[in-house]
Amino acid sequence: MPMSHGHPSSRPIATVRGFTLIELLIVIAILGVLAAAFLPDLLGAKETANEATTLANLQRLASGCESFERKHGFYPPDDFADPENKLQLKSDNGANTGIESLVAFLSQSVADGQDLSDMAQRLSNTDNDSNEILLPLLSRKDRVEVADEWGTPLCYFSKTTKNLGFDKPQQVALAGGDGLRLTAKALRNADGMPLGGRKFQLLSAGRDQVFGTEDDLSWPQKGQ
Ligand SMILES: [Ca+2]
Ligand SMILES: [Ca+2]
Ligand SMILES: [Ca+2]
Repeated sequence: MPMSHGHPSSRPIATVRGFTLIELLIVIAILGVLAAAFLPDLLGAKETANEATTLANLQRLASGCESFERKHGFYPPDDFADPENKLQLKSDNGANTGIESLVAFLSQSVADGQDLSDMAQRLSNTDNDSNEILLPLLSRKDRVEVADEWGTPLCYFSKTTKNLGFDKPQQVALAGGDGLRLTAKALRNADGMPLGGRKFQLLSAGRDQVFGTEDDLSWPQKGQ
């Protein structure tokens, strides 16, 4: 038996000794620096993507408004009152009225509207109301809204409407807010005229989920 009494365990001990406290602290510090460097980028990228998707959805609703106008000669009303008296829906509960009215008018036919059925995850009904008829393109009876990527229902102001229109603030019911409502006013240019005043305005509360702040998104976009 050669040299069985040597130091057979000294090498294994050396290889499993693990990290010293100093080494661990250095690793933790490096991870901390990396996280601090990249986390804001990741969060920022997500917010940028949310903004882009919301703007694309505003654009999509806007093109629905334009095809509606080409057929009817007016933009969809924001208060369910159809100037042609074709679409007869009961008046609203006062929350999310503009965007609900827009969804109802656009969801009648593809030719003069917009099929929103593929946006299921952005269709909400935060105020739990319903229409008395099925909306043909959506096959739904609840009075749905389109929400932005942060879950706040959009606002829609229309020149067509006499009851609401640009001059009257609208109430927006928050998801899971137990009846909590935000007030949304139409955005205005520096000259005091509402954005889109000759047509319509679509408005998102933006990432802070509050209307009337800098991050609000709109159609037409600010400065246009
Ligand atoms: Ca409503
Ligand atoms: Ca609703
Ligand atoms: Ca905002």
